[in-house]
Amino acid sequence: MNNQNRPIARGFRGRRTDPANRARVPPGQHVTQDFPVLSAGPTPHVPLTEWTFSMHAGNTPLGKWTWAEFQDLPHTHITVDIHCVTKWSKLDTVWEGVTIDALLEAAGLTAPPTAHVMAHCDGGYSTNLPTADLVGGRGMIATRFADAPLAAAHGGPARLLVPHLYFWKSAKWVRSFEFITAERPGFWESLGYHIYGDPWREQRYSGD
Ligand SMILES: Nc1nc2c(c(=O)[nH]1)N[C@H]1C(S)=C(S)[C@@H](COP(=O)(O)O)O[C@H]1N2
Ligand SMILES: [Mo]
Repeated sequence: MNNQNRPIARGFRGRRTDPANRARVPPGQHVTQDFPVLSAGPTPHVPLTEWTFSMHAGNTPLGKWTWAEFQDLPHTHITVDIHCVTKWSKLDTVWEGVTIDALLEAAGLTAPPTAHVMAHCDGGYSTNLPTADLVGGRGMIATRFADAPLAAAHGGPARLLVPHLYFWKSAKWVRSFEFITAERPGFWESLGYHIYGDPWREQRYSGD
């Protein structure tokens, strides 16, 4: 029996998951009750009066909303599980925000303009996603967590939420979507993380 399989090691590390929830936890992940903060840099603080969210494709602007205008867009509640590549998962997290479907509709777009998106954030972080993963109710710009305004450390005032991919794709402090025709890597993807990041296929690093 190697070290990893000794019950004492398992118990000590406290990484057992309630059997009822095991089917919800992707391979290599463990459930945490707290909400770790993982940021590659300092937390930016942008006054709401200066905050905007915009979308563009090349030089073509597709939509831009102030904070007040963003609040007037239709909001959706969702309860989802989230999975961080550092191996914690958090079950039944409750979010409120504007789905990407609602944003596209508000911009008068009947279909996403390109197959890929680069999400850009205050502080310089970015992440790439296939547009297909953002629509159909699978992605939102979240402004509230657990019935309160989203805390700055967790991406407030607004973050991207794409819970079916590893959580690094859920870009905090998101400010714009750049619609791109050719996929290119964002911040972590350039540093060796997987270009897509499906937790159920353990796509942690490029080559997985
Ligand atoms: N802008 C920005 N977004 C980010 C990050 C970051 O460093 N900057 N880290 C990513 C990573 S690696 C993870 S796991 C989650 C962490 O979100 P949390 O701090 O709310 O748990 O945010 C993602 N979004
Ligand atoms: Mo992460």
